[in-house]
Amino acid sequence: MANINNKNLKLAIQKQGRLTDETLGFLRKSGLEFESYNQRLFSSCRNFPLEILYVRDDDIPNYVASGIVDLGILGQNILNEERPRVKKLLNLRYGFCSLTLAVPKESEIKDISELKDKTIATSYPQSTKKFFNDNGIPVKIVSISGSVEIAPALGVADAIVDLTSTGSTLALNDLRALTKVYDSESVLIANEEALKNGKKELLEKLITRFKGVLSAKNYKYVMMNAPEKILPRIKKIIPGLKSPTVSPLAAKGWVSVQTVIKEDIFWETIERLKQAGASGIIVLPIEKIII
Ligand code: PRT
Ligand code: ZN
Repeated sequence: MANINNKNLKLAIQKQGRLTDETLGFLRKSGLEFESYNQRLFSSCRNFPLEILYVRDDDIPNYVASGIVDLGILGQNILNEERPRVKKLLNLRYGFCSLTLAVPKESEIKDISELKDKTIATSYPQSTKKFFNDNGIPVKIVSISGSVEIAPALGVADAIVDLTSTGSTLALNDLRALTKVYDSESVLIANEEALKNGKKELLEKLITRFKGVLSAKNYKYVMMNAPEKILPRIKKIIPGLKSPTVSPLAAKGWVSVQTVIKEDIFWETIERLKQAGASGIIVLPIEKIII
């Protein structure tokens, strides 16, 4: 097996779990080429001086804080819980979930204040403690490492604090969400020294690539035909990266307009363009945007 090259950047990602597939997909979309199979400890990228290490997500904060690796990708929830000495660089827009406070479905509790002096089971004791402290409600916290959702049925706890995404685990266990403690998504973190030492330039290059993929995700490329006379209206509707590209069509008085539209205002913008008289609207995904 090849050895790790110490001059290269090192990035720790989850070996096998909920973040693994999307993390590998994100790295590949960023143009990084590498092999990855199960049981592998690390991969070297073919086209970038980067080594990818596969580890348990719980170990990533320590690996990054201690400088064993320069970078890590993990859930914001783990950062919130462990507060390691690392620098957060980017939100990666996948792995979305929430840390949620839930009570048994049949319980009459409607407000968190009713949990005063009750027992809360969680594998996020620090986040739970902070949440109840911030709300001025004294509770007893029982820290358990897995299957938190069965604690109320076992009579071990009155409520739980656990990660949720679809909410189906709560429903299956006859629990209902009372409130959200915080939202989470996967994030890129870095060792604080790595940002200053000889790897700074490499790191900046890699981050530019990551940002290119992230901004492309937020935009769509749009082409449409429109009568030339409505161009001023179209320009007002489209808040593009910069001004749209306009080229004449064979049909007299008509033009083709090309631009990018932000995902979050996408439908609203398309409807306004149609109303204004645009037609033949074609929408394409964007692979990368380098600004
Ligand atoms: O083996 P390793 O230690 O690496 O993995 P792990 O078992 O500790 O973590 P893993 O793979 O379960 O989760 C990794 C990360 O994925 C978490 O730290 C979160 O950032 C993120 N994530 C996103 C989630 C969820 N969604 C999620 N739904 N992590 C866990 N869950 C669990 C939750 O604990 C509960 O059991 O899924 C269940 C609830 O899901 P729903 O869809 O039923 O609501
Ligand atoms: Zn874990």
